[in-house]
Amino acid sequence: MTLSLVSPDDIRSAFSQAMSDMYRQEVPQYGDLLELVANINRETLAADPALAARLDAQNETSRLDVERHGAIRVGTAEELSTLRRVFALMGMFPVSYYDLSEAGVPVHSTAFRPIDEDSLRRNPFRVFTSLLRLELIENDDLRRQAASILAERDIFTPAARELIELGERQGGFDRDQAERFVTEILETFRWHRDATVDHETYQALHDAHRLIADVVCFRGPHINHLTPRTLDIDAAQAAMPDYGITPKAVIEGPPKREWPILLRQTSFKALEEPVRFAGSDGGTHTARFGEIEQRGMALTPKGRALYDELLAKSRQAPPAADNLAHQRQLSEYFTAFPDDLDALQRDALAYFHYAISESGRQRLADGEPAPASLDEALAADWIDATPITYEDFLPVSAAGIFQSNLGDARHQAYANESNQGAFELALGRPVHDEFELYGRLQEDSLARVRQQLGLDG
Ligand code: OOG
Ligand code: NI
Repeated sequence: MTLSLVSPDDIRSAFSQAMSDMYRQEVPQYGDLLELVANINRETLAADPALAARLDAQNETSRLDVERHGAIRVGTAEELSTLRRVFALMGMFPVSYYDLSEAGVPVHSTAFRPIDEDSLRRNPFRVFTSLLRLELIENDDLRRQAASILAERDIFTPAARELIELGERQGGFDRDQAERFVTEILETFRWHRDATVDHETYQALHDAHRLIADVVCFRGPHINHLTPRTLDIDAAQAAMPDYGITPKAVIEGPPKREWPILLRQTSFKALEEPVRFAGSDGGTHTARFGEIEQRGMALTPKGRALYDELLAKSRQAPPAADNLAHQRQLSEYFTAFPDDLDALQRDALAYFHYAISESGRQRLADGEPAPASLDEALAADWIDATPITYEDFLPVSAAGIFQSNLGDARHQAYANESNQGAFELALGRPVHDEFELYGRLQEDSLARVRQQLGLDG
C-alpha cells in the first residue's frame, strides 16, 4: 500500500490557522488587532494602486492575510529538539541564532521557518523560539529547583510523540494523520490557567526574572503572541487606541522609507491574566500579547552592517518623547541609507530576485538577440529586479518587544554570554545562516535568467 503524503506546506498552513483560531479565543484583543490590520491594509491598497499592482505581480496579495509569526519559550534541550522535529514535519527549519542575554533577557533563540521560495510563497509562517538559560540563574538552589520542575513536565501529548515518530518514519503524513498531528501539536501551545507550582515558588522564580516564571511554572510553552502583517505600521500604531488597544511606546526597527528594509514591529502590552497556583491560591500572570509587523527587503551583510551602525548611532541620542518624535529622529540618522532601488542594488545593500521582464520576453519571442551580459540585460530592461522580502528577526527589536512586556523592572545585561554552540547542541543541529539563504535565492534567480538568455558561465 502506498501512502499519499500531504505537503508540509499544507500542514504548516493548517497549523497556523488552527493556532490563530485558538489564540483569538484565548485572547479576544488579538481578534481586534486582526480587524484593525485588515482595515488598514484595505485602506492602504485602495490609496496606493501602484503598491496593490506590485504586490499582485509578486503573488504577495494572497500571502498578505496569512502572514503571521508566533513566539514561544521552552525550558529544556529536549523540549527544543523535539520542537525542531515537529516543525520539520511542517516544513520549518531553524534559521539564525539570537542572543537576548545582551539585553538582559535570559534566553537565546532561533526562528523556525520555511526556507525555499515556493514554501515561503505558500505560507511564510514562522515561530520565534527561545530556550531559557537556566545557567544564568545565579542562586544555586533556585536554579536546581527550576531544573527539577522542568524535568517533570512533558509539553507534548503521548499521541503527539507517536505521530512525530510515525511522520519521521514515513517521511510525512497522509491527510488523516496530518489532521491529527495538527490537533495534537496545538495542545503544546495552549494556555493553561493552572500553574504547576505554588504561589511561593512562582514568586521566587518571578523575582529572579519574570521570564523564568513564565517558562518554568506552567504545563507548556503557551503561544505568547501572534503577529499579522500590515502594509502601514505607522497607521496601525496610530489607530490602536481607537480599537481600545494600548501600543508599546515606539515602533521597533528602521524608520518609514520609500523602499522598506528589514522589519518594523509594534505590539500591545501583555495582559494580566488570572491563574490558579498549586494549593489553589489565586493570582495573576502576565505573558501574552499581540504584535504587528511590516516587512521590507532582506539586506546583504554590507547592508545589514550599515543598518546596525545607523541604529546604534540613533540609540546613543536621548530617547524621544513619543513614537512620532522617535521616528523623526530615526529618519535623520537613516538618511545615510540609500532609498532608491537602483542604489540599493548597485551598492549591493539588499538581495534581489531577478527575472526576465515583460519586454524581455517579448523581445526574445521576436527573435531579438539577447544582450551579451547580465549587466547589459539589466540596463536595457530585459530583466526585472525585485527586492527579496526579509523573513527573519532583529535582535535589538526582539529585545525591545521582550522588554515592553517585562514591566518596569530593568535588567542588567548578562556579560559575554552569547553561546551559539550550546544552543545548537540543545537544538540537535546547527541553525541555517540567513545570509546564505537569501544569497541562494538571489543566485538561483540569476541562474534561471542566465539560462533563459543563453548567457552561460
Ligand atoms: C519573543 C519576542 C521576539 C519578535 O517578533 O521579535 C519576537 C518573545 O517574547 O518570546 O517575537
Ligand atoms: Ni514577535
